[in-house]
Amino acid sequence: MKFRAAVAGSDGIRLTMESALTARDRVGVQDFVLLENFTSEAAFIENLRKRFKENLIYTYIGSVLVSVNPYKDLEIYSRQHMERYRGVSFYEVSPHLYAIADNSYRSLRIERKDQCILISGESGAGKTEATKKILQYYAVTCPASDQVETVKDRLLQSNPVLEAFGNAKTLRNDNSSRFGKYMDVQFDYKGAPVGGHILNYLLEKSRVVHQNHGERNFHIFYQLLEGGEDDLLRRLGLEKNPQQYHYLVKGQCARVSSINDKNDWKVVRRALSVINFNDNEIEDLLSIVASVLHLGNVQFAANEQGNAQVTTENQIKYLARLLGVEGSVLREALIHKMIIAKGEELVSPLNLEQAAYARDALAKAVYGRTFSWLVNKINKSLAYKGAECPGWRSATVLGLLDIYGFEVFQHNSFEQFCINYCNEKLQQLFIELTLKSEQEEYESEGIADEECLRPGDATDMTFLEKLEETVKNHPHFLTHKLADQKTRKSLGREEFRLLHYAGEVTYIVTGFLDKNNDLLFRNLKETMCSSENPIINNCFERTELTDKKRPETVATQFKNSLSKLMEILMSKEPSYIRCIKPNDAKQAGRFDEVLIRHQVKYLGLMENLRVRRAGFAYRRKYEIFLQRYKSLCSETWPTWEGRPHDGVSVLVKHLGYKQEEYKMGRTKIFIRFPKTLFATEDALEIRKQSLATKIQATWRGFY
Ligand code: AOV
Ligand code: MG
Repeated sequence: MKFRAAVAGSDGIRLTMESALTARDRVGVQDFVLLENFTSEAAFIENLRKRFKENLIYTYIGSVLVSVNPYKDLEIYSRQHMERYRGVSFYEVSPHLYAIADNSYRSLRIERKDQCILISGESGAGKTEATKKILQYYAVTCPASDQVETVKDRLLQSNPVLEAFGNAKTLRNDNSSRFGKYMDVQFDYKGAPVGGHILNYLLEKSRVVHQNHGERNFHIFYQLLEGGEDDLLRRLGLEKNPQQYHYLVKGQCARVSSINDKNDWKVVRRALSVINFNDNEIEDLLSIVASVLHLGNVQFAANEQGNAQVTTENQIKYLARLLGVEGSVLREALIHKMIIAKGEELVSPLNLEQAAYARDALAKAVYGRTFSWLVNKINKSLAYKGAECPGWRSATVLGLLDIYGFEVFQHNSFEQFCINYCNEKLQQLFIELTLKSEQEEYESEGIADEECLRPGDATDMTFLEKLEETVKNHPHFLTHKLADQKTRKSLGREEFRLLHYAGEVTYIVTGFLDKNNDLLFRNLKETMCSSENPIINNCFERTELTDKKRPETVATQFKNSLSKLMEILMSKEPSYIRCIKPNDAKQAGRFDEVLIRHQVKYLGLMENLRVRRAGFAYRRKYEIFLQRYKSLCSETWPTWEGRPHDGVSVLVKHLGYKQEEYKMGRTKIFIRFPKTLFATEDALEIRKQSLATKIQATWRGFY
């Protein structure tokens, strides 16, 4: 079957062997395992190219799906396409996300084992799009009842909301995820989605107050300004023009041709209603969004003593109203620092730089915490209600992982460090689970870099020195001091370089410590604790003020949350989608070979293929194998009455399989060489054709 499907495409047109070969020349093979020259990287890439040119963006390596971002809308995601993949075995239709989705779903149903689909690839490769398409597939194809329809809706509608608040335009991707997301979909015993739960990972908060050239702040700000009704904007004290807001002008690109903020606003507004936000909550939420913009416009001037004074009283007025705090309290909190020493409160004035720092820290904290609140709120609306009833049957779970992809910019800071670390972790997991036999090659690749980011460092430079001291012997770590004469020129004194699995990245340590400590002055915290905006009030708890323990640093929290994530993923049966970005210009039809070869390399796709070919290339459940080939043996045809295991035994002996060619497992037959299966497929084909000829002859005789 595999052979035929490989050349016949999804429409199931049966081609003769001859035309099949021409088709293969044109569109390549749909499973890299079928490549004749399977060890050749050039052949691998040629196959990808052929398929890409024909808009065939999906190809398998065994059960791993390789996807190349087409950067254009293809007609392959319609309801009919979904139906085509429903309940159909992997090998019978052309490669697709839906096949992976359906396969996981069926394993979940039949084996009742929790599943997860891991989607990886660098920034802009298509992970988020893939995640959304899979969710849509389940929403359309899974059974549902009335109550369940709302769950499906909510699962789908959580996306535009999270994207509005957590995605932004970067140089790599116009809709780049700036947080990591793991979403569980819960299914009941009937296979209907009944609930969901989202875990979010480290939002890139620094974007709230600063964007690099050519990048934007989070979508929601522009959506609100573009789409918000006049009445609403008036209440929030906002003007339509993004140029008015300091936090929106840093990147100098408020408008992006591929983004329609006005339209997206409508989508987000609708989505908020679906996920159970009432009008008050929406108003509270948007008040916070607006307050961040007002905060950005708070200005300071120095008095004679050099102490910061607020010069923009208007902003304070709006902020006080939107955040539900006392204006004078907020004003004083923005220009003073309070510390507690020996049980006494000491208040000291801030200079200009410190005040600007405090203001930005507040904006980041308010936005970041609101984002977490949002995820929580969505989780409440997704929660499986059945779980509250006594005696409910536990749901099985299918998890979708969509993280921020590996990224390299001209300047890479703490954010890229965390994002790339996260990708490194996921790659390690992939290797562990799929390339076990090749593991030696990869061992010691991962650098325990995060170890060095501990509290207590005095400055960015002492952090760098400590880092140097700890990992100086690691072959994948380099600094100005450690580099040889030649390389040294390319490294600044405040930089360090890591060789990640996906390439070299030079990080600049300036600001690392600050971002890692994520400090918010105490009096600003206190002010927020007194907020009458219910969301803010919920986000800032008074216990934080009395807690004596030093808070964990951002890197430590992130590291711990990722370890937990790895445990979650390991406890489930994984499927993989490996996304490839075809060019850096976000353009359709452009296949940049150098870029693609690099990704094929670091994603470990060649190793992946080798392992598939070296081990048992095919594994099929006895029932499925027997069903397909039983017509080839008179003892199993038309029906085999005994155990499928025994039927397959009889069948393969009859077909002349040699001992070394296959193994009988507990539930599956394992076939070592593709050629064995090809021969069986050919036999089936011949039988069908001769049958067809016989039938034709009979008909001819009839007339
Ligand atoms: P990412 O999630 O992998 O990057 P996205 O899923 O956001 O990447 O894809 C980037 C863009 O590529 C999308 O906005 C679409 O324009 C286009 N695209 C991706 N997949 C498809 C597809 N199957 N069909 C058509 N267009 C597609 V990042 O979040 O930056 O790591 O961090
Ligand atoms: Mg994404």
